[in-house]
Amino acid sequence: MKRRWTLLLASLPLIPSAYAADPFELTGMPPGAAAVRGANSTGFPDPVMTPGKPIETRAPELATDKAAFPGQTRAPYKATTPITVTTITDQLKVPWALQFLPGGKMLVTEKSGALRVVDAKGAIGEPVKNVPAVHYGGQVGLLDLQLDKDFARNHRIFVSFSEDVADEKTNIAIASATFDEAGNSLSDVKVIFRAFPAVPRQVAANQGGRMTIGSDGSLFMTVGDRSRSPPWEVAQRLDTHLGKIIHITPDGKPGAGNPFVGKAGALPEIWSIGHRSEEGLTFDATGRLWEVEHGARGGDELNHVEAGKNYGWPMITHGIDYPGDPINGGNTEKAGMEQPRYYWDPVIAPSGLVFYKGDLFPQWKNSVFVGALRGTMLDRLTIQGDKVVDEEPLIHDMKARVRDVKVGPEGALYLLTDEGKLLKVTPK
Ligand SMILES: [Ca+2]
Repeated sequence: MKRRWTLLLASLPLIPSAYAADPFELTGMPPGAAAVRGANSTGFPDPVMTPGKPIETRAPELATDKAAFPGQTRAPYKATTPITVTTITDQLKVPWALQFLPGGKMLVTEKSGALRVVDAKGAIGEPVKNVPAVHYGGQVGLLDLQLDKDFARNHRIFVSFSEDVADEKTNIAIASATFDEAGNSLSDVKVIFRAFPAVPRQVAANQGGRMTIGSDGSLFMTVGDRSRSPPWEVAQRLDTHLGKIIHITPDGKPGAGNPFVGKAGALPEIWSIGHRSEEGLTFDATGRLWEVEHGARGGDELNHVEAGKNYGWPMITHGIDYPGDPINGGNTEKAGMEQPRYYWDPVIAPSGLVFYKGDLFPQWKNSVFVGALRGTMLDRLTIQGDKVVDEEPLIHDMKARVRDVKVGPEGALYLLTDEGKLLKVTPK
């Protein structure tokens, strides 16, 4: 298997030098895109907020696109409640993920490799010692962070990161460690998962790396397909972790109920296949797993993820390839492949995903929040069953690239932005 992968990677047409940077993620503008009339400073047009009408008014990238069911895209705008946004700090450096510690302080990752404690007043601690060395560049580096289900007792945390390996390659890995808050350090650091295969170092996009924890304490993580243009079919193959969601125990063993365990040639950590570049992963209140992923041009998706299912990339997509070509003939549907519960076309570049829980915003009882990088907003969607019934762009006036969103212990929303801000959202 190793030899075949080496040959495949060596012959890939999809790793030109331009691959090192994702033009959507890094600049907020596709290459050569003309300025959009009425656009904000990032090139993303201001949302249109007319009650009952979609906030997106531009033509879809895929001219022939049609939704698979009513309400799959362009849900009507609905205003819920006025908010106050407080900047807790603007001094973080390219933060990626945050989690609340018992007691109210936060742990925050910065992509360059620093893990820091931040308090509710915005005081930022020195980097936590003994964090694994990360490969930092493009979209990769130190990524997500989770606390063990029994953190209060065992102080265990999990971090996902891009790791340098042999032959000028990197891969996405998960390490577990014991966090000593008083000593501001990690101990017992162990790499418990490495995505297969490692990819050439210049492939610094579509990395995935977002994690969430199941009710039994097991770990789910997204692994991006690492492709660019034209897309490769690796997300459809069971002998690689690329383009998948994986599921493991806290010790790195295949998780209970993994659908491909025992299947010849399949990697036992795989939970679902056919994903592209997933930067949001979370459970809802009823225990269903959801993710958001970046499409290419168009076709960003919100998916309800179930074991063993195929989410279609790159065989079906509601977008097009970066140069403007249809992907696989512009197919958007195929038997045996799942439809996104919602999609955005043109893209918003989603990162961070959380269902609201708490009492501070009773209006948001059935809302899910999606951070938007290119869309420079926090997108609120109301979910009924497994469908989106309305959409509301929040904080779009701040023109911030929202990377992560969490609900705090008191029910406020906390956001990280690529510009280095930690924001708190409370009722006005
Ligand atoms: Ca899909």
